[in-house]
Parts: sequence; C-alpha cells; structure tokens
Amino acid sequence: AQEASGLPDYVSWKEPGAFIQHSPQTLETMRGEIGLSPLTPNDLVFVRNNLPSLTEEQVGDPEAWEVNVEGVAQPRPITLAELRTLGPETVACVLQCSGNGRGFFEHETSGSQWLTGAAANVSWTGVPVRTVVEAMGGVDGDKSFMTGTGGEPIPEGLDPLTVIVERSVPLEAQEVALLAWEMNGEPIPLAHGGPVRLVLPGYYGVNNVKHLKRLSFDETQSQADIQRSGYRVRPVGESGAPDQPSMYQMNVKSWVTHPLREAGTGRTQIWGVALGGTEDLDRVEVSTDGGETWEEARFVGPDLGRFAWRPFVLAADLAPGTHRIASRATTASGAAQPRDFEPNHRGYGHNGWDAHAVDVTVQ
Ligand code: MSS
Repeated sequence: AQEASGLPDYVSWKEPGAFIQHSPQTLETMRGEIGLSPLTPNDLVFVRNNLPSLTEEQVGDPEAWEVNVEGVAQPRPITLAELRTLGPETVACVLQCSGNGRGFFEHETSGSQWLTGAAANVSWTGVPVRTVVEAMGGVDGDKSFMTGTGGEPIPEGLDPLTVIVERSVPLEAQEVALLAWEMNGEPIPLAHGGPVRLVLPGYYGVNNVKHLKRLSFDETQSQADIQRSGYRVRPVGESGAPDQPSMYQMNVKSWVTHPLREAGTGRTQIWGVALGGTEDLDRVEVSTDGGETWEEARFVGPDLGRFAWRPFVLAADLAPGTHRIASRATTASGAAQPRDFEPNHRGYGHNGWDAHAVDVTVQ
C-alpha cells in the first residue's frame, strides 16, 4: 500500500492525499481524515471494487437505467425515472467493508490490509424496497432471500459465477433496504454504484450492491462465488463454504481519529467515531492508559439513527510521555467491543478495542 499521490481517473474527483491506495480499486480513507462532522463527504469516502466501476458510456442515460425485479407477483424492469415517482426516503448509515480492520490481525490474510478507513457514514436517498415490492404485488410465495446483482459486464472468457457481484441476504433485510440514487445529496457517483445502488443499513459493504441491475426474491442463495465461498467467516486455514456464517450484519465498533501520534501538553480533545451496527449506542468510553481505566466520552452532533455512526469526544489533560489511547463502544442492549477479536481466515469484522488503540506522544 502507498499513499496516493495521483488517484485513478474514475476517482480523480476525490480528495488527493486523503487516501491510502491499496490498489487502483481499493482506496482507504486515512484515519485522521475523519473529523467530527456526522456525515463523511463523498470525496473522502473509501472505494472498494471487486470489478472495475462502470463508466458513463456503459451506463448511458442514468434515468433509463433499469433494475429487473424478480420473484414478485408482477415481475418487471423498473427505470430510475419511475423509481423517482414512488415515495422517497432518506437513511443515514455506515458503509463499511467486511475486511475493515484486517490489517490489525496478527495472522497473514489475503486482501487489502485495511486499518480503520474502509468505513464511512453516508446519507442515502431512494425508495424503500418495500414500496417497490408492494407496487409489484408483493413477494411471490415463500421466499427466504433477497438477491442483488451488480451491473458490471463480465470479462470475456471467465465463468460469470466466479466474478459476478451478486449477494443474497435474508428476506427480512427488505424491511430496511433502499434502492438509492442520491449519496449525501448528490447523484451517486459511479465509483460508489450509481445510477442505482442497493443500500442495506446495518449490513457490511459487500451486500450494498452497486450499479444494481437485478433485485430478486428467492428460495435459495446466489450460486456466485462471492456468496458461496467469499465473505464467509471460518477458522484460519479453512476454505470458504456455504454453511459458514456470511458477512451480513455489522458489529459494534469504535476508533479514535484524533490525536493519532502526537499531542501538546495541557488540554487535548480526543475524538473518534462509534457505531452500534444495527443498534443504538448506549455509550463510548475512552482510555488514555491502554485500557486500565475508562472515562465516558460525549457524543457530538445529531443522532442520525441506529444505523449511523456517532462522533464522540473526550477532553483530557495528558502529561508528557506516551499514552495508549483506546475507545470502547457499548450498544443499548449491552453488546460491547471485546478487548481482542478472535482471528478468522479472511480477517473479517475486527472490532477488538486493543488493536485499534493508538500510541500518542506528549511533549
Ligand atoms: N457492488 C458492485 N456492483 N461491485 C462491487 O465490486 N463491492 C462491494 C460493494 N458493492 C462491489 C459492490 C464491496 S466488497 C464493498 S466493501 C462496497 O461495495 C464498497 O462500497 P464503496 O462505495 O465504498 O466503494 Mo467489502 O465488504
């Protein structure tokens, strides 16, 4: 990984210098770039593409973009223009890659070595999936899954199932899902899945299918590799298989974003962000002595709901020396970040507070 001096063309509109470039298709927001504002501006949002993002030429007229809805009583394609005529909704939620925090595991993991920056807090506008389904006569019969398919062309000569971005989530996810066309008040940039993206509040990034071309209600899960063996949680050394837990709902997590390395003597404001996954947060505590003692931090700014993250702050008077600063969030039902997080083969879902701590030197 290297710090991006020049960003690839499709994301050249993003803040230069704010990203760690793991590859042209994986850009991590630098830890200190996340401030106290509740939403992450589009030009600071991380990027993760399994396949190259669609181009404007490939998309054509965005209003004519079609999503094929299947597994409902009256299946049919629906255009973005028509989606706009159904009742819109806005939801703020965390967009976080399943592998965020992978770089903190001690075992060797393949994939981008994300630290904290494969996460953002975004306001999405679109139409609830429930509304679309109702307009098409409801789900047809007994279905257990909702499947979203990405619109990227499949490179020639490859078995589509090995590359297609197609994710199935439990049917109940339709209660919170959105077919979105706006991201923080702008048309969704292609790098983030425009013209229409499936947004699944509370679910890991991979389930939020970009350039959505098909939404289907099914009895079984997709047979695509990304569903069958990818994004499966298993012990280190084991291969992925459909009987292992899939990366669906996010867990409780927090991390400090300031200060990261140095601070002056006297008063320092320590801040960071905390998310409850699918639940409201009860509290965030901060430690300046590596977890020996904790003090409750204060949430800053509006509460944007249970799927959003909340910035927090704690004022501290730090004596000269090195301080290990950690944060630990707890949800309304009492789920708290563990000190250590059990390793898993692909390095998914790390929320251990100790590994996310920073050593800050005060002079
Ligand atoms: N979608 C599509 N279509 N394609 C691709 O590649 N990826 C995933 C999601 N979706 C994809 C999709 C992932 S994997 C993630 S994280 C996300 O997306 C990201 O987002 P952005 O916007 O940030 O880039 Mo991991 O779990």
